[in-house]
Amino acid sequence: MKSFTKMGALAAIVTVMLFSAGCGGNNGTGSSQTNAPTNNQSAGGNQGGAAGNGKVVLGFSQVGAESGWRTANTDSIKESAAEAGFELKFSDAQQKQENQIKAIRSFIQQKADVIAFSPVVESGWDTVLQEAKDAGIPVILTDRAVDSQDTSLYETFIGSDFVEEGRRAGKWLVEQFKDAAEPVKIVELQGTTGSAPAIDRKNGFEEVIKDNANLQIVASQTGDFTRAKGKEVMQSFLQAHKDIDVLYAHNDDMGLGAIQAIEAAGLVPGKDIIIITVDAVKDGMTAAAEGKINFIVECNPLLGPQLMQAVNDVLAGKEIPRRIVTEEGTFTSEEAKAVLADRKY
Ligand code: GYE
Repeated sequence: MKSFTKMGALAAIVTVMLFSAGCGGNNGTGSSQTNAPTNNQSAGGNQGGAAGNGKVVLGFSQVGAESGWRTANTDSIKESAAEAGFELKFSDAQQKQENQIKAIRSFIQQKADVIAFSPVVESGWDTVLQEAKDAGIPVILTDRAVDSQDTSLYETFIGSDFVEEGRRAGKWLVEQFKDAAEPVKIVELQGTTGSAPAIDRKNGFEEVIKDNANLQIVASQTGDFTRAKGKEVMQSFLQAHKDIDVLYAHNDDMGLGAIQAIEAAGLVPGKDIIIITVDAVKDGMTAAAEGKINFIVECNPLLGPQLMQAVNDVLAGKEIPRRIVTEEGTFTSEEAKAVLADRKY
């Protein structure tokens, strides 16, 4: 299918799903929380002890600096930790699990009061999390989940519902092509292999499009959430597949890299190839406002305030929900344009 009669008009329409974290200046509706017993190991424990200056010591292992989303997330965590008066020990894992495991072990050795991290992939955390538990140091997951069966290994998981994000991307696409008479060829740029957002965004999307036989994913490959990889993989997609109709990229950065490849191939992003991404960081929103990205599902990176609140609650021995999901709103095209200038990330 190569004619987008409706698409010309739709190219300019950008609807953005806004995660309202209930914090950080977002005009949000707060966070939804599922209550379950907490696994508070450190109430009355070593709070403030490790810093030697009475400050709470928070060890944070970050995934890396792979995307605009990640940079905004790091800034949020650093700013919120400073505002909370915590001593933050921050470690960048450069997208490598082994570096995160090393960082967590070093936080244990330094007797951090709380350890938080955003796990690059879902699997393989049980041993190091057990070590933290044995040392009596509570662990909080932010942004990405782990697949550990023993959920007592961490206090809570604060972050987005990535399956729902994938569904939102799929629902929009189904709506656009509901009257299509011919097959619609979709290519997919997946996030980091084995990461929660890559797994879930793929599953949510597939779940929604599977009932529409015309919607066909003809190629799907990882672009590791980076612009450079997104561009490289899109180039190979364009060489291997004629008449690609749709690109679904698991984040803005890969979509932005792919746009470069699409333009270099003499095609018009947003028209010749319909583009859907996830995140809604400033560069993605700009491309959307220009009509190069047709639809963005937003994922809010401003998790810092919620994390610091959870740290305080855990250390105070309060019950905290086992899962804290940030809620979402939507923007029409006009609203998206209106917020672009004030977009902080
Ligand atoms: O979508 C992507 C980043 O884990 C939600 O990681 C995060 C994802 C985000 O690299 O841009």
